[in-house]
Amino acid sequence: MAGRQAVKAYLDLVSQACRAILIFLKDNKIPHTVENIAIRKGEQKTPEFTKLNPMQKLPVLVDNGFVLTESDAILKYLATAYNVPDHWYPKLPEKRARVDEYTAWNHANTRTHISSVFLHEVLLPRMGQQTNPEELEKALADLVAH
Ligand SMILES: N[C@@H](CCC(=O)N[C@@H](CS)C(=O)NCC(=O)O)C(=O)O
Repeated sequence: MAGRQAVKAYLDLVSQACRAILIFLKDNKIPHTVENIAIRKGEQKTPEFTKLNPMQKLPVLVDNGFVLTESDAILKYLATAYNVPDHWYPKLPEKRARVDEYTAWNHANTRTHISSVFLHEVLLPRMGQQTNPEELEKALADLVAH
């Protein structure tokens, strides 16, 4: 967009929330730069990053000095502030409400359960820790139920 600096996204692609931001930026060709913050190294807890997000969480977006956290808010901000195709976040109130309905559900349900599956199936084994098969089974059952 003319006269507008590229947005800056602070991300760690191990995070689903961060991947969603990057996919959205790329898919919509929104000019951006990425600052990689490694959660495994605790880089989200540095004093510098804490100034940006006192909650010490990723993702964070900075757009012309405007700092925004929470992936859901970031995606909806980008869809509103940039000229993205209407299907992403429709202007018609009823259609928009359907998107909000799903993202609210996703945040408290699907995302929570899939994070748990990812933890038990991928992250713990990669970190050399044993997965508890019962916990994995429960996480998978919760995911299917929600
Ligand atoms: N509700 C937040 C979740 C933020 C969050 O929990 N981010 C995780 C990565 S998915 C994080 O930064 N974890 C690092 C930590 O807790 O120290 C969003 O959707 O942006």
